[in-house]
This record gives sequence, C-alpha cells and structure tokens, in this order.
Amino acid sequence: MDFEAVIKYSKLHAKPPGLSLQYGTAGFRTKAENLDHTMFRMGLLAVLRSKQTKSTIGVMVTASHNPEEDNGVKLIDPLGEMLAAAWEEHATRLANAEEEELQRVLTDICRKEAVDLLGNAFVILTCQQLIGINMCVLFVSCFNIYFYTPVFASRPSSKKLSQSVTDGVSVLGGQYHDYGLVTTPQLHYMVCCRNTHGNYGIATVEGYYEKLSNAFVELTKQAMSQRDGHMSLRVDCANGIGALKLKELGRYLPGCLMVHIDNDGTKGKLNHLCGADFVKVHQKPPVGLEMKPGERCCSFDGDADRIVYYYTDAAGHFHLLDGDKIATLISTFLKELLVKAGQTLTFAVVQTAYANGSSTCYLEETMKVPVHCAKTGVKHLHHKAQEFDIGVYFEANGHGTTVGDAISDMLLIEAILALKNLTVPQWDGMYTDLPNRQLKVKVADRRIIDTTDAERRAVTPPGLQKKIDDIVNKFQLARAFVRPSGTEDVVRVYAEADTQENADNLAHEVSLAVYHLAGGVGEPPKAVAS
Ligand code: G16
Repeated sequence: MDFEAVIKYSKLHAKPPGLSLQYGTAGFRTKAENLDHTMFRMGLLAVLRSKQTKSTIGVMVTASHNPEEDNGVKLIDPLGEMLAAAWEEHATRLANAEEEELQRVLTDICRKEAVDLLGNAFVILTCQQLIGINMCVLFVSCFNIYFYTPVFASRPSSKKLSQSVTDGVSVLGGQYHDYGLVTTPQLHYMVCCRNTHGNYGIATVEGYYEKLSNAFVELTKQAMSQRDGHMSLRVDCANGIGALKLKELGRYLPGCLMVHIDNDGTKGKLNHLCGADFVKVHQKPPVGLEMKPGERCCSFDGDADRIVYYYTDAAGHFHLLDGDKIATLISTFLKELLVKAGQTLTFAVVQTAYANGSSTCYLEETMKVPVHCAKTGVKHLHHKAQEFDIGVYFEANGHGTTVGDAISDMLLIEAILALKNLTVPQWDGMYTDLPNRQLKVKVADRRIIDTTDAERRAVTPPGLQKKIDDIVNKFQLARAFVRPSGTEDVVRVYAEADTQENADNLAHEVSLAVYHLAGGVGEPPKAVAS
C-alpha cells in the first residue's frame, strides 16, 4: 500500500479533529458538510473489502429518508447484501481515525482480514444527485406516456461526496464504475449480478427492468387476461430518484398497470412532507397527492427502498397499509401456495419491535405462521430470514425483501392483489392495527441508551425501563419501547394502545421519561396534537 499517497490525499479530505461518527443502521449519516473524510475513507475501505473478497463492492452515496441537508454512505457486499458486521466496525474505526492514526488503522484492518494487497479491486458506485430529466408523470403502456422536462437537484452535496469516494478508490489503485443515477436497490442488484456472473441477472438498469417486468408479466398474465380494464395506482415518489426509475420501468410493462407518479421532484423538496417515512410516522397522506376515495396509493422514500400503501374511504378516513400489512399479504399468499402444493418447507416471518401487535397476533394465531423479532435494520431481518426455506421480512416502515426495494415490492403487491382479486380495503381488512404513535426525542448523546431483547427493553440509563414499564401498565393493550436511531441524531419512541388517544398519551409520557432520564435537550416533548 502506498501510504505516502494515502496520507497525502487524506489531507485533501481532512477529518474534522475530534469528530466521531458511527456506521449505523444503514451506513454513515450526518450533515453533508461533515462527511468528506468519511467518503474518502469508505473509498479506501471498499478497495480493501474488494481485494479481500475478490469481488466487486458497491458504494452508495445517499441518506435515503433523511432531509436534504444530510447525506450518507454505505458499502454493499458481494451478494448485494449489507456490509458484514465485522467490516462495519472497521468502517467506524477508519472514519474516526485522526490523520496521524490512519496508517495504523489501515494496516490493522489488512492484517485482521488477511487482505491481499496485490489483488485487484473493483468498486461500483452511485449517488442520487440530479434527477428529473424528461420526467414522465403517467405511464399506462409504452404507447401512452406524457413527458415534460424539469431539471432539479435532490441532494446537492452528493456529486462532490462521490468524488471523494472515487479519490479513495483510486489512491489505493482500485478501479471503479459509476452507474450514475440509480435507486439504492438497483445498485444492490448490480453488485449481485456482477459477482454472480450474470446468473442473477444482467448488471444494467435495463437488465433490472427486464428481470422485474418479465416476472410481473409472467405471474399476472392469467389474472390480467380475466380482468375488465387495467389496474391503477398512484405513487408518491418523495421527490426522489424513484420517479425517474418508475418512468423507465414503464417502457417494460404492458398496459395492464397504470401508474400515476406524484411528487416527482419538480415542485417539492426531497422527503419533505411526503414519502414513505412521512406517511408512516404521521399516518396521513403526503402533500402533493390528491387522492380520490378508494383510490390505491403508495409512497416510496427518497432512494426507493421503502414502500407503504394507503387509501381513503368514502367517509374520508385515511387507511395506512404499512410494512406489516405488506408482510401479511405476501406471507398469506405464499402460505396458501405451500398448502396447495402440499409442501412442508420451513416458513417464517421476521419483524422488528415496531411491528404492530395486531399483525404479530394475526400471523401467529390466524395464519399459524411463526414470527421472529429482529433488531431494526434490514441487515438484521435478512440474516434471520435466511434461517428458513422461505423467510418473509418487512419492517413496519415499509423496508423489506432482499435489501428493501420499493419498485419490486410494488410489483409483487400488485401481482398478489391481481392474482387474489383483492381490493385494498379487503387487504386492509385482514386485521385492524392497534392505534400507535412514533415520536422522536432529542438528547445530548443518544448512545446513553442501550437496549436488549431485539430493542424491546432499555438496559441503560438506569431507571428508564422501570419508568417505561410503570407508564405502560397504566394503559390497556399497551406496549412501548425506546431506542437510539441509527440514522438520525434522535431517540425513537414507539407506543401502541387500545385507542389513538391512549397511544398518543403513552408515547408522550414515555418521551418525557426519555427526556428526563436520558439527557434531553431543548424544550421537553409536547403532548401529541390530535
Ligand atoms: C434505514 C435502514 C432501515 C431502518 C431505517 C431507520 O432505512 O435501512 O432498515 O429501519 O433506516 O433506522 P433507524 O430507526 O435506526 O434510524 P433508510 O430507508 O433510511 O435507508
């Protein structure tokens, strides 16, 4: 390794002294202005991982659901999976090494991981900076497309930060290919295709669209031939890359699925008052989407790895079908197929602590499907799901399947609805969610909270869990937990109870407990406005 060159280039991407970051739930995320050194160093790390695994490694510059001023980076392992846990630790050490420690930390990683420095390295990367060129707002089939030509930026910091990654790759002699504008799941797909030499699919966006659309058409052709008219869906794309990619996918789908794209980035800001996270957390429709009663709608998040569905009924009430409802739909469908085929394969659903209690109850008691609880982060759910012949996993926030892919999940949901001839209200009626509320609390240092039991109980700070238990005991059908976010500088609070008012009050009381016992900053949390 040419340490002289590494150290010289590192000075051009100098680490702010004392700054400490952590490879969190899905990589590093913080204000973009603090990420230059981390990007450079993740370029270095990607080269080392590539040499060690003798495979292509992916680097994604994105902060997904976070606001526009944030950015982030994560590494993608050879099979398109999230980075191995041991390498997450290396990533954190490398990002936090002061300039004079860099050589030692790099040497240490190479020694521990037996990296053959003479080996080749190949890295593929992408960011989600500019989107919205020739945006299509509606596709029915390849013969019916409306175009207009806005140009806008989603995360203005991304281009420069991607350059820092490639500087890191180049200084260690790695080669790279920039895929340009793709969704996060598309980059995961490319990495997998490259390392499986085409067996999984062709490593191009066209290959991705072909693979997904062929599967969709094959799966639905019989059901579609019996339908009177096409299926239609409104998609809120969170003003993110998903809008551009859905439009591209439209060219590969026949006229059986009509998709209307909203929040395509021409008017609003990325993830602002829209997108899957907003809809799930606020339990209301995004701004920028006019829903007719009964109309089937869904929201992606900014990098199109999450999806939630929703509709309003004739009385104007909003109904959310989140990741739990999606997991239930998919697992019910698969279970029925297994029963029909007389198969005895092992089958389970993996959820997190955020899963609505009603969903777990329905799966276990009505569907007789085993349910497992994993820590937040698709990487945790994924590994649990791999223990079964068939594992279905979704986080309540709409993040599921291989690494989370809103487009492929959307097609799967549409296919199942077509095959089962189900409307969204019928799907929604499988079970009724317990009223719930999610809140965020600002604390001085969220690492003060440590959890156990798949994040369902707080071990530190002392007294917090006891206080939460006491509060929960005052409510009916109640459950609550707190955990430090791995993507934002907040503590997350989740509560569910028999009524919305009780869920809101429970969440508020637990937030106050966090504020008082875990070093809250600013004003104490206010009661939830109904
Ligand atoms: C990422 C992870 C998800 C996780 C979410 C929130 O999503 O990939 O698995 O649920 O962050 O994590 P936390 O509660 O720790 O902030 P995304 O869509 O932002 O990449």
